[in-house]
Amino acid sequence: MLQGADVTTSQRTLKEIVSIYERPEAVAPEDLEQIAYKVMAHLPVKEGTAGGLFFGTSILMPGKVGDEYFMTKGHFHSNIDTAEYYWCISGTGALILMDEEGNCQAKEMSPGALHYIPGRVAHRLANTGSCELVVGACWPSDAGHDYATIEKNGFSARLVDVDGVPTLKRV
Ligand code: M6P
Ligand code: ZN
Repeated sequence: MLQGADVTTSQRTLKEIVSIYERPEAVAPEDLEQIAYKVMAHLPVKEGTAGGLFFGTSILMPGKVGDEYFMTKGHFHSNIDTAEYYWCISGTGALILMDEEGNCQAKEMSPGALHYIPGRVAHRLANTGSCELVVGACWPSDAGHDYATIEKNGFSARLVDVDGVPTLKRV
């Protein structure tokens, strides 16, 4: 998806992120090595540089763990006031947002959808479709990723399949 110098590619297997799901035990042992999502990022300046921008593309595979759609780890920004854009390129899914008080909402992701994520709002993608969900993202180079808060408390809602309908369920 992204090409050129300064582009890095990383991937997360289900095994690496299985603890984010409500029912990690629902993943069959033979599926643990499966790639859940890939991230390509253009990082033209050193992380932490004030005033710079990073651009990334997240590619989420379709699938579910139990009734919960495949999703990214999700994060607040370490520099908590920094914002980000998420832009759906292809596929179908949702952008799940959570503020510091734990209020969650899901924004629709279909090709062309653009969402501005303000500072102090955690963000995570879920793929509700049957093909890859491809999302572009642009964020400040001094934003940083705070994964620890989500690892500790999780999101207060989960996107689950209820009779074929993606439904945000409070936990
Ligand atoms: C987007 C950006 C990146 C982020 C990636 C994967 O491309 O927000 O900063 O790393 O999505 O999301 P996560 O880090 O939550 O797994
Ligand atoms: Zn972010």
